Amino acid sequence: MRKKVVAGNWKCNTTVQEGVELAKAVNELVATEGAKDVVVVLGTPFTHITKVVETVDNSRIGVAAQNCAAEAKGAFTGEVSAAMVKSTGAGYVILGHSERREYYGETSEILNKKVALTLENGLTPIYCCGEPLEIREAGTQKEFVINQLKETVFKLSADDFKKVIVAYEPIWAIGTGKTATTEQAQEMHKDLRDAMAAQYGQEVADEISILYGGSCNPKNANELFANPDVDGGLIGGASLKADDFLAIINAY
Ligand code: 3PY
Repeated sequence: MRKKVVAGNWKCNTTVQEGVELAKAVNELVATEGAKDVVVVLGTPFTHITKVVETVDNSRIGVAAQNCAAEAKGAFTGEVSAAMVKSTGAGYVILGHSERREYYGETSEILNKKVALTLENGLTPIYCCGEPLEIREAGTQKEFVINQLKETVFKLSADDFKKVIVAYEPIWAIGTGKTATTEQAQEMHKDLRDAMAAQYGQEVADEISILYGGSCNPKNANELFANPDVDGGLIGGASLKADDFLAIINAY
């Protein structure tokens, strides 16, 4: 049985103090009211990770970095390596978010190095993929997104691929308030799972959690998560409010 995962992506929001307060609130709500069968992850800025790891019940809530360096170590001023992320106690790294691809020029080549380093360091990559509006309007979104996987995580061995969480985030639904309809989400998630089955076999494909991301909120989570191939969400803005985040965790 694949895991249901709800991961918050705080992006470049909150001071360390605000982040710790938010983590504390989420921790309390999840402990008392959170659905037990949902893996909960908080994707915080690098500066917050150690404190957030100390704040939450690590047996119940995982912590993710939102990026890591494409090099193991060395003269790369300002970079944070996968080994450094691991040493904070975090368990996950969000990789390939469209904001990183668009604003920081992250290519498939760079992402392959980051995915490899993440896995080498025993971290779980939450690998993001998704199409821009013009691709959706041209109707070629399936080929576009599957190609993103082919250029990156489909190069992994089956054993390594099984460790990856995939997040489908249509770019036109990120920060726009627009959400893919439940049919659009299910259609793409099924296409991605079929592509995984073609690459690695159905058994492996059935083990991979595919999260939906892009303006997922307490109002639409229920409908999105009801789809058979939607295994949770990568949550932006709504993960910055503990009550909203809890409502999404409990939307199954
Ligand atoms: C969003 O919810 O808009 C996101 O980008 C989540 O990663």
